[in-house]
Amino acid sequence: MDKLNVKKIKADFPILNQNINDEQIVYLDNAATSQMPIFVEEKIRNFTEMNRANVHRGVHTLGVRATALYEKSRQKVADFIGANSDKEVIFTSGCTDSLNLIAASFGEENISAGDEIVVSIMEHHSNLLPWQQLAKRKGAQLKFIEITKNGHLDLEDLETKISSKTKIVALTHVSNVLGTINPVKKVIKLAHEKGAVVVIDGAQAIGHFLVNVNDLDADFYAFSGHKMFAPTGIGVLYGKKQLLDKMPPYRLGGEMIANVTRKGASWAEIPQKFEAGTPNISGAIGLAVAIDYLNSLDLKLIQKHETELTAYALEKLSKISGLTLYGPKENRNRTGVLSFNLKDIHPHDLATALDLDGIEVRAGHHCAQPLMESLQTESTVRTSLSIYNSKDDIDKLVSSLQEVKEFFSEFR
Ligand code: C6P
Repeated sequence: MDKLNVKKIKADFPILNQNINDEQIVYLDNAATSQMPIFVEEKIRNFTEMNRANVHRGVHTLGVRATALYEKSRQKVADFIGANSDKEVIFTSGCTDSLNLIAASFGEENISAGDEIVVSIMEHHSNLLPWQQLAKRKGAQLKFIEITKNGHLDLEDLETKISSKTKIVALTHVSNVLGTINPVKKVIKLAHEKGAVVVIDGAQAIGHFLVNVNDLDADFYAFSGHKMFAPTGIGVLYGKKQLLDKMPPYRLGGEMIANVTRKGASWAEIPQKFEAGTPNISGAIGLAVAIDYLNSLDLKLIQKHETELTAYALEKLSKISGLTLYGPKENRNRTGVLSFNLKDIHPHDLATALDLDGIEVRAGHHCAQPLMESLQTESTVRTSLSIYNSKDDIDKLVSSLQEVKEFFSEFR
């Protein structure tokens, strides 16, 4: 097979078999949260019914089974992202948690007054605020790489912003507003030449194309499970072993210690050092099943499918007069995240009207307010594509947009 079987895939997602407002659902909010295939739910139910126990604690059978499943999931993630070792995979509650961990642990130890932290203007607040606040605390400077008119990272600007003063570069792999795929491998190389450490926010990349942290030479790579067909409340922080080993723990409590006395404590090895308290065991198991599912579909085919669909959507949307598309207009170095506005219609009104036709999209600032300011808008409507979307979905979106446009024009 050299193509995804979308009909078959759709059948794996029971939630897609329903009507919303008497219309067959068209789910186009995958950048916020993707849906979960039935197999993930089944595996979690099996864990709950047969193997549920805490991990790394009990010597009893259920405890051993739960620990084995949890650690097998870690290995699965490590293989999926090309990490050298499963020890470099830390389970977190999500991408936001992963990014906060790096800022609070690595950042707190390594940033001093006068240092510079470089982010891009297209960062999600989760990859901006931890750095902004760290810079404030330390008297460091936060610098922004701007974007070009077409929504790509401005590489000339980037060269002026990353210097020998730069200690950390924090960059999103894919913009959650523009869909732009950033040339992270190139940026990492450049940042490394200047001696900086690079944090990549992979929330919108993982599950859409192959990511190999080793090939990228990323120092840290963060992502969430719920955007890649896994449950909410589970995420990953990948970090290079030599960096993680030196970092202080982020949270203190059970299971992250080597020894505790009245006077002090020593810390466990990675990854346990960063996993204080009872982790999201069923979430990690669900994440591993989601990875099996992605592998069974083949990420190359997933990328091909989404790229073709994006080309189709770009072409159709460009024909709607009064529609402003934000981000790359050509189908190169971009994913199927498409943000736009229709002239004289508030994005929230538009999203509500689309919902009446069963089309689920997001409207708002998408947790990227500095980017909104740079785009000179307060908010946009955003559609975001996934493996179960088809050209039919785009056709329905486009015809609904035309109808909404006509409806609103009657009041002018
Ligand atoms: N973006 C969106 O609708 P969490 O919420 O921790 O799972 O992921 C945070 C996050 C970090 N980086 C990027 C690039 C993201 O897109 C997100 C989540 C969602 O765009 C919810 S705001």
